[in-house]
Amino acid sequence: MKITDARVVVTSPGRNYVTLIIETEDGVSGLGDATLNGRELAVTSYLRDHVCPLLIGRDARRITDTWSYLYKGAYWRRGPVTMTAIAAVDVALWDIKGKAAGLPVYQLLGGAARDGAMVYCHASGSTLDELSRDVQDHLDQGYLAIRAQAAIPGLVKTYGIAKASDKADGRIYEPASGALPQEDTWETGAYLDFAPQMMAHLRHEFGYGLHLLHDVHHRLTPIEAGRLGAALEPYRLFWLEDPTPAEDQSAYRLIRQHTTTPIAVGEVFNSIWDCQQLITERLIDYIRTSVAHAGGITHLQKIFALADLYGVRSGSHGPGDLSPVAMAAALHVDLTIPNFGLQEYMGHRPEAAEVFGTAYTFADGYMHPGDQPGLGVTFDEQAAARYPYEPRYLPVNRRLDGSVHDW
Ligand code: CS2
Ligand code: MG
Repeated sequence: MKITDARVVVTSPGRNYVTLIIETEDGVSGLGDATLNGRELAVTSYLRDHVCPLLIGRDARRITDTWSYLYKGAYWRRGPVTMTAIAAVDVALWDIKGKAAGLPVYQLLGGAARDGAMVYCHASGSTLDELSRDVQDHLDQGYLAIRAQAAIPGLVKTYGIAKASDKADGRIYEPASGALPQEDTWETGAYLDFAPQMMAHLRHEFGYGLHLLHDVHHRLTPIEAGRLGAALEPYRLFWLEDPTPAEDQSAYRLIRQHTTTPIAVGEVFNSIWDCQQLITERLIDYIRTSVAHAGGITHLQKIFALADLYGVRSGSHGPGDLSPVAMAAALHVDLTIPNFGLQEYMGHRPEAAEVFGTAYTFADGYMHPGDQPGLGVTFDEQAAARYPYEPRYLPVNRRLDGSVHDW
């Protein structure tokens, strides 16, 4: 089953998505998501200029061999651009294998280990009352797990607060837009005081019958994170995400010494080496690597298998800045692994549905990838052409003294 064509389409139905399309000699084609938010064209060039030409003539059935060929063959290993490009190829080849076999990808990965994957959504508010209304809206939609973020009093902007216009269609937070990054502000002291109040408020309003999560988005020092985790213990979070920038894996030893609040890390990781220490030293509870940024289905399975040995569960990243192709691929993996924890689901803007057709479903807090052969996602190239690429960046964060902080 020779590969006859591999091409990349950049489209912006509500936000930018980079899609790899691989075609084979017998007419079966596959889709991969190559979106790297704010750096989309780097992956596009990596694929177009350096990977697609190598794929022509290769046997589409040899997924592991192609993975190793691209990873080891580049000599320059890892990194978000390389690993997103390899992921797109890998996911497209799994899509092809499923379609050729007439089976949904999850059947090729060992079959369903559960009936559905529990997902969490995002709720936010510029006040605690607004946050409560958003939480209630999502409970009404059937969500069992909710990530809560609220504006920090005294700061002009806070991470994770959806615009009212985005909330209109449910669950979408769009971080940034425009030719230059927007600038946010940060003050650790105000945040550390406020975050426990926010969770106390939500437990008071909604009780303990829902799973609550919170994303710190890499902003604390290890000792600050330990203090926050301890302060949040009475509110029994499902997880506290990215308390410190996790390229310093050893920082988590200090956090662990101070709190039993479960920790989730890894959406910015791109390989098993980024989380090896976190997993083998049991420094985290959930690993958040995504199928789009951590080398595709083939590599994500390895990460989750390592995690399983150490009692760490999956918590795949599933933001609106990954395309429905990645969302579907994540759900196929979620359904099959023994140590599934929780899947993020932010959804996509309505325009995205003109470009991507999906077979996955949501009911009563759980998602299922559907039973179409392959991933169950279609891509309409004509519709994609109606939404040309728009330069967009993630925000930059500054402390009140003007210095750049982690966003
Ligand atoms: C966030 C993301 O979903 C999350 O947990 O951290 O929305 C993240 O900010 C974006 O994916 C960055 O592109
Ligand atoms: Mg996050």
